[in-house]
Amino acid sequence: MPGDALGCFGVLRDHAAGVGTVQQLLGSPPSADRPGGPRSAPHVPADSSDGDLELSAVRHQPEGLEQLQAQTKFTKKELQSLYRGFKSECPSGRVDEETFTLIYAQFFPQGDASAYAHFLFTAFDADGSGALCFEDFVIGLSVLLRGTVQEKLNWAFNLYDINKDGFITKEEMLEIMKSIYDMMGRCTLPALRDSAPAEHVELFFQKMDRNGDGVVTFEEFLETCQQDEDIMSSMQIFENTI
Ligand SMILES: [Ca+2]
Ligand SMILES: [Ca+2]
Ligand SMILES: [Ca+2]
Repeated sequence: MPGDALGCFGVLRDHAAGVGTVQQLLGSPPSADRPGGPRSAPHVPADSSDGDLELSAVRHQPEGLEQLQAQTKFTKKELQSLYRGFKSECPSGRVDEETFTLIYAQFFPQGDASAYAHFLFTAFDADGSGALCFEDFVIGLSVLLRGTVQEKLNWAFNLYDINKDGFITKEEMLEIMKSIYDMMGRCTLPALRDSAPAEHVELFFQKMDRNGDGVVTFEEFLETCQQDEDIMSSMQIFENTI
């Protein structure tokens, strides 16, 4: 995997910078300095009029571009640009979990991002094929970059709902929290690391499990997040970065 293969995966780095979503829900990030920070660089020249580029975009046009245009909030030109970036970084047209993890791990050199990358990969791999194709990638990006607040929260909920049964349990949240702490690595005080994820889970449930039945539904998640200004402002980070 080339070290600079971050181009069209830049949004993942943005997501990495914003991975605090969970911590922001709770007010206290385990790491004082999260890596990266929101990047400034948009990777898609939204309105390139370069003749050569356009020509190559036509040559490499993905199948079903029209359909993707309907399924996402990207314009045809943006989709062509995204596709060019995707193909240049992933000539095979598909990203398996191992490669995805390698890419994502580069954003967290100080920790072990593999567990969190697995959850993220699963969220992007909407059709469960075990690989991300351009369509998976672009549909996920569309939600993260251009989705409504509800769509973004739904995406996040789905990420945390590991077995996809519509409920977030404490066990699931503990796995997610542990993976985030692992990813933050040495930015987290070692002494805190053992008990902190469980404490975060308790705080998460105190806030989110409104009826106290031990699981968090999407309705509870949505309602709580929408009433929280910090979460709402964190959801804006990704807008218009493409
Ligand atoms: Ca897939
Ligand atoms: Ca579940
Ligand atoms: Ca509940």
